[in-house]
Amino acid sequence: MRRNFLLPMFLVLLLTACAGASDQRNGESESSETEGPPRPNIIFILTDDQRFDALGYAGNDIIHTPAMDKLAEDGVYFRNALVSSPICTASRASIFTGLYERTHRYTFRSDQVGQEYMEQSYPVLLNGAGYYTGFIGKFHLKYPRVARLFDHYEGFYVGEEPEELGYFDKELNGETVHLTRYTGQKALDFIETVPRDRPFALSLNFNAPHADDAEDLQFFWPEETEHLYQDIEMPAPLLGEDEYFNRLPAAVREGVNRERWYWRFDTPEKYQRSVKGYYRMVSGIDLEIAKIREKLVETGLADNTVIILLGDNGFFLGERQLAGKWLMYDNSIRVPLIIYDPRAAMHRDVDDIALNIDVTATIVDLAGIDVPAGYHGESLLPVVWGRADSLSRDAVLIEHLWEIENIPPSEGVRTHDWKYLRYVRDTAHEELYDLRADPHESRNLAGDPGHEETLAELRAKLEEMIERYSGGSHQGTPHQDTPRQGETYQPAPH
Ligand SMILES: [Ca+2]
Repeated sequence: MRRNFLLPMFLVLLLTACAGASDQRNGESESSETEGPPRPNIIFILTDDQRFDALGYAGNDIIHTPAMDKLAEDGVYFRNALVSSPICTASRASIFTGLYERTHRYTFRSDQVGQEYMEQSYPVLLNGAGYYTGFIGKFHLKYPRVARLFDHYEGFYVGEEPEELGYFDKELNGETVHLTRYTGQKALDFIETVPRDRPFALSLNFNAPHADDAEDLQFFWPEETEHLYQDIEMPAPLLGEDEYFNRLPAAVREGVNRERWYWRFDTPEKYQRSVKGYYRMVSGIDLEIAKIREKLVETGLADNTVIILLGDNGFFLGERQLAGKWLMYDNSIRVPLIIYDPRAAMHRDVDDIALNIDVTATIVDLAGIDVPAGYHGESLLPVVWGRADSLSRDAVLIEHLWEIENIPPSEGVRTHDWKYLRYVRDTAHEELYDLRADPHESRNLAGDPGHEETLAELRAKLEEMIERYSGGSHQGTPHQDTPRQGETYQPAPH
């Protein structure tokens, strides 16, 4: 379906002709709310730790995600969507601000996300342009003015601190429900009651399928998905053999990725329960997405409401005998991304790399606001609308810069066909992968004499991007961190 260009162009021409607007993408024809076609409502669904292939449409024939698959079939599916930083907090800071972590320097347990960056965040821009803005779910940034970012705000999330939740700590109508059900219901209530005199933008941040790290069993799913995967044996992870683990640098082999592998995957029983649990949690979100789409039809809003689905980072399900994320492998950085714009009424699969920070620019663009020059991502709307066949850049920066003892920070460059990565504390450890021939990143070509040129080229590209994106004005990130209470950051006994 990729590059199906002529038909979408025809549809776009027809639509814009009907609307009497030559280019509503840049908002030039929409300087006031009384002119031009109505601006769309936007529902931006962010899932937590959903990796790219935890989605039926991505080719996973085990996971049950019919509503997400339908969304992909109705809209535009980005098969090479990546996050610039594979950790909840830094990725979310990037998604709000449109900036690489290298610039905003905000990650887990940083002091506060920089006010100067939040001033150009998409909720602020949309609010200023007359949108009614809502937020439901896991916000996860330290930002004291959060309630002022949105017209409607209800934040909550699963965590280990006393004030944080488990998955069964919320009630609806006096009954305890899974947090995914609760989150979905809040979205349905929002859609029902949102003011109709202006467009709305709802950020809906599900906490699932993130593990509950305070609990031994880690994965908790809604009762409605308990029946799924019961009689299935989950296939063993790719690259699960010892040799792939042994090739990793000591800092990874002895770090949190390994510790959590013991929590989740180190026996066949644990592996089966954890992967099924993770899938059931994704399937739980899927049920809510189905209800949201029904509600949009019921309320008459479906034809003018754009739905975006994005994962905030990938997830290891035992590959390389690891768990968690944080590293530069595709398991960690590759996520689902679907953009369904009912006005475009077209489907396509896009192969170009799309980034989490492109979604920021896309949301702003959808609202008819000029994308700020300072944003690092680019709007995906030209591709979604069939006005462009591809995005203008190929190489993207990938990085995890949190300075914590047992997760080695790393950085790299990803292009459509290649990946270069290295560890910040030991830049001599380099890895190079030819993703066309080796999509699972099993053969490191960094020491291969036949690939010296590519290695040098990508290394230079990384240096250039580091230079370009360093030096943000906010340097509030504590340089060194200590383990949280209850976390030893040491591998559990074998
Ligand atoms: Ca996450």
